[in-house]
Amino acid sequence: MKKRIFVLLAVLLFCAACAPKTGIEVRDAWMNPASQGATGGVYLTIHNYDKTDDALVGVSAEVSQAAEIHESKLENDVMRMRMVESAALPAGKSVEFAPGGWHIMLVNLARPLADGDTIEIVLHFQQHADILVSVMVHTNASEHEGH
Ligand SMILES: [Cu+2]
Repeated sequence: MKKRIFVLLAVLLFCAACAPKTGIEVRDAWMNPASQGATGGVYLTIHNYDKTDDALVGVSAEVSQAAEIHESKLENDVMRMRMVESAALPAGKSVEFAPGGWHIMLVNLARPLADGDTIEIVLHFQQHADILVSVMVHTNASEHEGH
C-alpha cells in the first residue's frame, strides 16, 4: 500500500514538472540604490509562455510618484531615453529590460532605497492579469549609463 502511494506521488510530481508553462513569468527584478526624490530604473526579464502576443502596458508603484515604461537607445553616440505606451511581449519569447535598453522608470521616489531593500511594483498587461513583482535593490557595478 505504501509503495502504491509513493508511485502515485512520483507520478504527480513528474507531471507537475513536465507540464508546459503558460502565462507570463517575471524574473530577476532589480534596481540600483537611489535617494529620495530621485528617479530609478527597474530592470527585469519578462517571459511570455503563452501562444498569443501580449504587451506590458503600464506599471504601478507605491514607492514613487509615477512609474513609466522607457526605452533607451544610442543615437549618434548619445544614450537617449523616451517614454513609450507599451512594450511588446511576443508569444514564446523573453524580453529583457536591462541597462541601455528597456526599463521601468520610477519617477520621484518617496523614500531612499538602499542596498538590500525590496520594493513592490505591479505590472499591467494587455491580456494577462496584473503581476506583483518584488524588486531587489542592489548596486550593479557594470552600469554606467545612468539607466
Ligand atoms: Cu528612463
